[in-house]
This record gives sequence, structure tokens and C-alpha cells, in this order.
Amino acid sequence: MGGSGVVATELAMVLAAAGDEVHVISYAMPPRLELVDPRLSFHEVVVPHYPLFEYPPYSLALATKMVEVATYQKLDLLHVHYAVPNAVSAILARDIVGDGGFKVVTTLHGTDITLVGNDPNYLATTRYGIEQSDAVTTVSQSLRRDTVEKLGVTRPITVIPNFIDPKRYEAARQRPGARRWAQGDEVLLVHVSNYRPVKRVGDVVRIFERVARKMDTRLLLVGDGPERAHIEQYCREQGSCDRILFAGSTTSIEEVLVGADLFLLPSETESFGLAALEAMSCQVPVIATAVGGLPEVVEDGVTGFLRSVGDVDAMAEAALSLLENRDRWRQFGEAARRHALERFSEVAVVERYRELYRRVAPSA
Ligand code: GMT
Repeated sequence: MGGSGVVATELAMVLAAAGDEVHVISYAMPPRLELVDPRLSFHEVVVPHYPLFEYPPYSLALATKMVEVATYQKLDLLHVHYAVPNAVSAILARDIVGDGGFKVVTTLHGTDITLVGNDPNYLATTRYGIEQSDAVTTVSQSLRRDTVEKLGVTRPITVIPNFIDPKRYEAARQRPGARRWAQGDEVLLVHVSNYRPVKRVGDVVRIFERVARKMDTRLLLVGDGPERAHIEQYCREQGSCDRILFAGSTTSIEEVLVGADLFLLPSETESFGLAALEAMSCQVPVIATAVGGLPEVVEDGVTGFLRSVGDVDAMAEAALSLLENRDRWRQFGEAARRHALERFSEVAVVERYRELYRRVAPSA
């Protein structure tokens, strides 16, 4: 469901469209996966529930599914997204299949290192999954540094950033997009997240409140997750529910981004910030925190503004500096789109994954 699932799904679809045979393995059908190519198929990991097991062993069911698919579909490699449990299950599956089997490429996305990975309960297995993979990638330089510093990993790690499909965003530009949620010319701020504490959605609301004191403004919150109920309750208590709109989750992300005035991402930590890149592809400047990989995506003072975590006053001020100067706002939007297309276009980034696959599994 999260950014890692989006990246894995879109990569699978691009590879299949270009002629590779791709099998997607997951516990549920990824929302963005479209099975419209005979070279692309989906395998669900089913975890049997026996009264004997208080905790059904998902990681073993996953490894078993990997063995089955790899053996019968003759896979050359398994590209796993997220270290725990996926990389660890893949390594177990590789050992079970034995010599002449498949290679394991692991992509680290962020919370698997910054939150889960350095939790002592998972540290040793996270490190094992990384060290034993045949190749490892991270989605930003920042995440590579974190992996080395927090986990003490010494093996080579390749940085391959996340990507966007320019066609998808080009087509959306002709449609009303996020303006469907706005009335007239009012300012529309958008935030997309899984409402985990790391996203600091409370800060999104506080930035909105500061902007709304100066201009007629609406906030569109997209996604779902654990903190949503608290935010909804807060809006009810403040009587601001008519100005703060909860759209829920959508797979057509461009439909809630095109036409927005600003995208807000005041996260505590963010290894890349795929949602910010998607907003930039829609010509929407980003107001975010200067953490993790965000400075590698958003250029401070050019495609948006980056401020310290929790500094909602500074983020609101940065937002107003664009909203009160429409020429400047337009320049930022155009620079954001240009930057997204030039640096993070699907064709170039996916080719880097292909090169890595060829290096790891030359006979494929
Ligand atoms: O954003 C999330 O909390 C979901 C998480 C995930 O693993 O799916 O996202 C991480 O991976 C994304 C795709 O690479 C990145 O764009 C996000 O920045 C990263 N999230 C964090 O680091 C908090």
C-alpha cells in the first residue's frame, strides 16, 4: 500500500511491458497493479491459520511461495522491496532452491531502516537480509548513509531513486484534478499519506490553519491510516471540517494533485518522499521538512521550500511567500515539473535497475 509497494508495482509493470516475464508476490493485490499484460502475473501469499500457532508465520509462507514461483516459473532473480521480512524470506528461499537457483536484489525504502531496521527486535535479521542479498539498492543517498551508520552495513549499496511515468501526469493536466475539491479561486493545499505518526499530519493541519488566517484556503487530505481518526476528531472540535476534506485512499494520485496550489509534507523522516515527487510532476510546488532524502527530491528555494521538523510557522510563511506572489508560485511549479521529468523519469531509472539485474544475473 505504501510508497515501496507503488515503486515495486510500477517497476513490475514497466519491465513486463518491455518484454520481461514478471511475477509479483505479495500478501494482497497491490492497488496500482493492472494485470493487462500476459507477461505479468500475481501470486498471493496465503498464510494458513492453525490453532497451534499463536502467531501465523507469514515470513515462512512468503519464503515457501517464493520457492514455488521461482522453481516452477524458472526465475532468474527475485527483486524484494523492504528488508524485513521480504529480503530475509528471499534468502531463505534462495537457500532452499540451492545452487543454480535465483539471485536476490533488495531495495531498501526507508522505514525498513530508519524505524524498523534499527529496532533491536529486528536489527540482526535486517542486517542479515542486507548482507546476504546479491545486490542492494536504496532510494536515496541519505538512506544509503543511514543504512551504513545505523546498521553498520559494509557491503556496496547502489542508489537508484524512485521514478514517475511522465505520460500519466501529462494526461492528467487536461483534467480538473484537485480543483474538484475547491470552490472558485480558493487556495487548495494537499497532503497525501498513510497517516502514520512519522508523517506529522497534525503539522499539516497547523500549517493550513496559519495560511487560512491570511487567505481563503481549503486542505485536501488524501490517504488513510492510524492517525486519521484523531485528525478528524480535531477538525470536528475546531469546527473546521468544511475546510478540511478527507478524500481517503486513491490509486489515481494525479487526480488529487493536478491543480493543487501547494503540496505539504512535514514528515519527521522521509527517505525519499515519492508523494512529493508525484506532486512536482503535476507542477505543484512542495513545502516539506529538510530531512532524509527530501533535499535530493525538492530543491529548496527552487521547486519548493524545506524547513525544520515541527517548524510550522516557517512552513506556513514559506507557503504564503508563494501564494501571495503568483508569478513566483508559477515559476516554482514549472521548475518542479521540469526537475521531476529531467531527473526522475521512468525510462532512465528503470534502465538502471535493468543494468543491475544484468550484472547480478548475467545469464538472464
Ligand atoms: O511513506 C511511508 O511511510 C511508506 C514507506 C514504504 O515503505 O512504503 O515509504 C517509504 O518508501 C517510499 C518509496 O521509496 C519513500 O518515498 C518514502 O519516503 C519512505 N517513507 C519514509 O521514509 C517515512
